[in-house]
Amino acid sequence: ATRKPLVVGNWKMNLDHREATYFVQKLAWLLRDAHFDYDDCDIALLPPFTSIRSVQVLVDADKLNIRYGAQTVSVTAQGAFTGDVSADMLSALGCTYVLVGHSERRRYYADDDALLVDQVRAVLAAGMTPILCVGEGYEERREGIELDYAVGQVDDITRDLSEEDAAKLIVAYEPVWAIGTGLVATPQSAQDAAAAIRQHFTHIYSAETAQKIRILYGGSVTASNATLLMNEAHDMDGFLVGGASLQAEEFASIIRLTL
Ligand code: G2H
Repeated sequence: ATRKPLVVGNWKMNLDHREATYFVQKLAWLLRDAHFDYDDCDIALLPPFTSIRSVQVLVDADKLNIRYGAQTVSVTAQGAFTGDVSADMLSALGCTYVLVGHSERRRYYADDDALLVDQVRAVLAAGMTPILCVGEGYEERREGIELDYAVGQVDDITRDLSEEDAAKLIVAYEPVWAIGTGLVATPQSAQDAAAAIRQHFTHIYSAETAQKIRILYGGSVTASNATLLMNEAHDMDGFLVGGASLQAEEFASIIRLTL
């Protein structure tokens, strides 16, 4: 494919700033040891807010070709919003990516479509790349409407985006029933979802733009299932990894398998 693969580690609420430092040192060492060519695959880490600076310091000091970002973001620029972190603050830390609409945010914090639309705007305005998460639950899958559901979620959030902004998006297809459960989508169903999402973009934007957008798979990705998913799901351009991104060894293996 013309799209460069991308492997993103979503640490969720794990790894404090010291553990983050240790992780990045180890990951860099493992990849160096394996003669990993950073031109083959983009790598990104999404630590909790308090660990981002630790990642930045190491990435800068060792000139590592590793990107990083955040798991959510405020939709406001600054001011009296207790507990929030703005997109500009993240971009000032050198963040490249921000997750938008992870199912855990939708579920535990009731992040709704209106908020997600504003988050996408805020992330783009700050010069970063939104990684928009979509994916059906068990019910939709049982009813056989999973593709319409996932594509519908993409449409809900991206409907008003200009073509130029849409070209900057990354979409992560994460079937909710596969998240943290050890259940993985089959390569065929990951491919079907990625193809349906790309097809949707083809209808709305030019084929060229649709071909540019990277689509990741997420949901119980491990070093044991990454190869099969990557080889058989051609519209998929990499992974959003949760649990298996917390150990540098396993995350390094997934990266090396994602070519
Ligand atoms: C889905 C995924 C990463 P896990 O949430 O976003 O987590 O790989 O643990 O299923």
